[in-house]
Amino acid sequence: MSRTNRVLTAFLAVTLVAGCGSTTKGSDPGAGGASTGTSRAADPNAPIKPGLKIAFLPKEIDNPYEVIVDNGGIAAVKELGGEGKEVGPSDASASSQVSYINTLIQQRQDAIVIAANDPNAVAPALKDAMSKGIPVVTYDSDAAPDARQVFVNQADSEEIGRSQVRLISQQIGGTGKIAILSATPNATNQNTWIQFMKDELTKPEYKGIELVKVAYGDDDDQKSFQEAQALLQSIPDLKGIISPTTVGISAAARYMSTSPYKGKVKLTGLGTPNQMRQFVKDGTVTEFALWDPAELGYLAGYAASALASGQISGKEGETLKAGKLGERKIGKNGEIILGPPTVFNAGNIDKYNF
Ligand code: RAM
Repeated sequence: MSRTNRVLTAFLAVTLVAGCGSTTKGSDPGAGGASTGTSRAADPNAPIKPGLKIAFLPKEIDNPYEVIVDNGGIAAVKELGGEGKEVGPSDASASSQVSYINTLIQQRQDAIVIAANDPNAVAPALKDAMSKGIPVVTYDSDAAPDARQVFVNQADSEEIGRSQVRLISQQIGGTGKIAILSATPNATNQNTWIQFMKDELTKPEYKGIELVKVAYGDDDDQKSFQEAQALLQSIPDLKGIISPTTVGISAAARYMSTSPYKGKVKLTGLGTPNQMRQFVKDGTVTEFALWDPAELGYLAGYAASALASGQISGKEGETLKAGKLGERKIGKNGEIILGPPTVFNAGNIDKYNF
């Protein structure tokens, strides 16, 4: 974390603790959250509100993945004539985002876009925002569904989880012990994917694979590096690791690339091509997956702008006009899906630059 960020974080923390009292309004925005704060009916032809101010609140400010996502979101808001900004904590712990939400409410942002570190810890503050007419979009990692109007999901959660098991199974030849190196224990997205991974592993074709441990690197590079090392050293017959976090997979690959496990223990998961390129080229990693993070932010930026302008309310069946991404339908529980993930390997990784 840069010194500027540290100073800013400290400043915000101090300023906002003072403002915390205003966040305890107990109003219930209603199940599904779809119309909270925007009680008027959605008008798809409503003009974009001039001078939109939209804030992007990532899991943590130093995560390179989240920075790409938020730059995509800020670009979308700019396209619409508004101003986007990124603010957020230096760690991805459950309640680290609450004071930031409270500040954004005080600043009267036109919408808050958040990747929730915990589905429930952020819910009261987000509900407070919605009750004051500030729409909430979650992206990447959802909050409790009644604490936001729209969730922009990077891909179908079930498909992300199941495809991770398919990838590791192919790489270890369908048998052996595997472990998962996740982000934080509370992360909604990782936990949802892990549930689907566990379910996928109950299928007969995976009966030779045993999931022996789920470890948590907290989306912290050093901790992830140490957790990867501990997994490999404590489970001598480990065949593979799935790390469904860009921070975890890159730290694990860095450790493995100079260890005796390189090429012997397989590592897959979700990573950015730019962080993983050298580890694919040096034979540490064969294949991994991801979506385009900038497009995720871009879609979330359009969703927030459309909510703030009254074009959508977050109800199932509404259509979102999302600039260069075309149109997306809002699905069940206010979910909008970006698209299927891409699998990267030595054959295609050089075509991608993010
Ligand atoms: C990390 C974060 C993020 C996740 C990606 C794949 O950067 O945990 O939430 O979506 O990995």
